[in-house]
Amino acid sequence: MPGKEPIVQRYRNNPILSPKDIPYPVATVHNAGVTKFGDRYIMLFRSHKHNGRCILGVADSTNGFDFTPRPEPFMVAGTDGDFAEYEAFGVEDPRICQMGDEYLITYSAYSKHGVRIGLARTTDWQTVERVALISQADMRNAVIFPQKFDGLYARLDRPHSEISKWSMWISYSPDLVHWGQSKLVMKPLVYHWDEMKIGPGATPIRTRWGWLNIFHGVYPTMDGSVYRLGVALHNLDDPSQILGVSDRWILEPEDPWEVTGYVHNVVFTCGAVPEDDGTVKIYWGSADKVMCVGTAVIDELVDLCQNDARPALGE
Ligand code: BMA
Repeated sequence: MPGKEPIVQRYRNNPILSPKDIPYPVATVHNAGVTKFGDRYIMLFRSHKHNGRCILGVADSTNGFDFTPRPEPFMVAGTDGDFAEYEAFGVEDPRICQMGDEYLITYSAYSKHGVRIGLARTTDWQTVERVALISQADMRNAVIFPQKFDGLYARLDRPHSEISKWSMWISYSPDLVHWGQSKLVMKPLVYHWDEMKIGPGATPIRTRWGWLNIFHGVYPTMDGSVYRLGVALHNLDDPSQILGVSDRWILEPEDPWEVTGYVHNVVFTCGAVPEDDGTVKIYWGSADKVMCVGTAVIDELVDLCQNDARPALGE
């Protein structure tokens, strides 16, 4: 609407992290999970090496905008047992879920066998321990809810299918390793900005009205796919119940580094940090090349889900 503030206010100094900022050779810095750790922000970002395979690095910040990358990568392809076999092509797109003092990291593990989800954990952000590979191939984009439901962990995930459009599902686990009771929660909508596929993005954020889920949706064009971000609201006690999915997107590629890069026309989130003042910092990878951040008001995102909703399960 003319004169209306955008829903996501882009930070004036975007991009906040670029390949040239990283003290080891990388071609990209993108799709980062972000969390608070004490009085700091931790960004766990993905980088393509110059052979096209990915590693994860950490950058630290005191204000959530200015990040200092560490001298060495934080996670590279696993070298032991199953991790060596199933991460041989690298690790990608980490999400961070804080549970008490522990930070759970879900990531995409790539190999000649396909892509599956890996789970790692850290308590100090200096050392990291791999827990298990927690899906079969092909599956990427898994975010764990930072709370249990009736004693079970819950995650949103996105299995691949040759029959149905790639959609968002929920699965449960007693121990973070074994997952099941899977159920479809949200599908792409035909002739809509997310008609090609959708996937969970940031770790869901607890609000008074429900869990806020910032996800990505993809639209196929003659000029390739366009990745945008949208929002959905899930029931607080039963996150398999969707209360509303915003009809409109909240962010699309606009800035030059979002339109052109390693893969053009991409904004892709793996992390958002809610603040005490009712805002949320949303972090996104731009064109799979650099990291950006913007701020939104949580109530406004919730309002879009409640009052401008489209059908959750498609049409
Ligand atoms: C998806 C994933 C993301 C990436 C996006 C755009 O399939 O590979 O990691 O950001 O494509 O290239």
